[in-house]
Amino acid sequence: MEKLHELVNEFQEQNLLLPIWLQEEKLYVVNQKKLPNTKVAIAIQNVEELASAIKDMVIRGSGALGTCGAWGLYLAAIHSGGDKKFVTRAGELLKQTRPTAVNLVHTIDEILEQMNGHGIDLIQEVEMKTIEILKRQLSFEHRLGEYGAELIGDGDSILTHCHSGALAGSGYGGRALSVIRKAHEQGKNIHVYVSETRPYLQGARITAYELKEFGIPHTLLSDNMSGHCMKQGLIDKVIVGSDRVVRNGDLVNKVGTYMHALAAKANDVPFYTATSSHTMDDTISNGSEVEIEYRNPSEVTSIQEFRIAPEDTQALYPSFDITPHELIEGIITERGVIQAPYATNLRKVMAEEDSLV
Ligand code: RUB
Repeated sequence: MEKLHELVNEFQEQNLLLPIWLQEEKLYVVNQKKLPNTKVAIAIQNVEELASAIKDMVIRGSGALGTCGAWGLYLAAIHSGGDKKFVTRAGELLKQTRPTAVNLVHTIDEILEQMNGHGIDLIQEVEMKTIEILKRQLSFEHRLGEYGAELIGDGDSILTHCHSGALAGSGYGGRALSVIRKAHEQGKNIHVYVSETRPYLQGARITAYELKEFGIPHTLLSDNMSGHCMKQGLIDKVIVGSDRVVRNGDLVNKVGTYMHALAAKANDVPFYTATSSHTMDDTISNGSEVEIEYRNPSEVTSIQEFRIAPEDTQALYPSFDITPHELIEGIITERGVIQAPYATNLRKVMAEEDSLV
C-alpha cells in the first residue's frame, strides 16, 4: 500500500506550492497570514490545532479546506488508538470551523462514510482514503485548468478576484489560477488583473505572490477599479474560483465577486467560475438559501494591524456574496465547461461522474 509520506515526497518533487503537508507525524501548514513578506510553515500536532488554524485563516480557500478535512482525519486516526468515535468527533470539530466552503464537509463525510475498521485497520483505511482524495484534488486542478485554458485566447487579459490559487488548493493552481497557469504554460501571452480583495487582501497578498512565483505578468487593482478597466477595454475575461455552486448555478464566492460579475455583464465581458464537482452543493436549490458567513468587522476598520477608521466606527464584513447564474458565462470543472441552463446541465454532468472521472 502506498504511504502518505511517499505521496508527499512525490508531490514535493513536482513544481507545486503545497499549502499543507505531512512530516514526521505532524502537519505543516503555510501561514497564509504572513504572505507575501514571509513564507513560513507552522507545525500542527492535533486536530484542535488544525481547527484553530482554519478559523484563524492561517489556511484558507475551498480546495485547501477540502484537503484539510482529509489531513485532519488522518491526524485524528493516528491519535485515535483505533477508536472510530474519536475520528468522527474530529470530523465534527473541523466541519464547524468555516461554514461556506462545502469541500471541507464533503471530504470529511466521504472519509467517515467509508470507515469500517478498528485499530490499525482504521488508520490504514483513513490513510488510503486521504491518499485517494489528495491525488484526486490535484488531478482536478490539472483537468479543470486544461478545460478552462481552451477559453483563453493569446493576448487575453483576465481579471481574477480573491485568491483561487495553489495555496488555496492542492498546490498546482487551485481553480482560477490553474486555468491561468495552464494557458501560460501553453505559451499564450496573457496578463492578469488582480483585485486586491479588501478587507483581507487575499488578491494583493497571495494571488500576486503566486503569479510572481509562476512568472505570469500581472497588475494589481483595488476592488473598485474593475468596472472602469472593463469599460476601457482592458479586461477580456473574468475568472474566479468558487466556494460553492448550488443547484441552479448560483455562485457563492468571496465578497466582491458579484460586483465584478455585474460590471462584466454591463460591459460584455464573459464571467467564468472555475470549480470542481466537489464544490457543487445539490442540497441547495438557489443562492438565496445560502447563509452568508460574517467575519470580524475590525478587519474592515483596519488594514492588518493598522487602523484606518475612527475609533467606534461601525463596520460590516459579509465574507462571501452570491453571484446569480444569469451573470455566469460558464462553469469550468474537471469534467468540462458547463453552460446554461445550469439547473439541467449541472445535474447531467454530475450524474455522469463515473464515466467521466
Ligand atoms: C475563499 C476564497 C475565495 C476564492 C475561492 O475565501 O479564497 O472565495 O475565490 O477560490 P476565504 P477556490 O479566503 O475567506 O477562505 O475555488 O480556489 O477555493
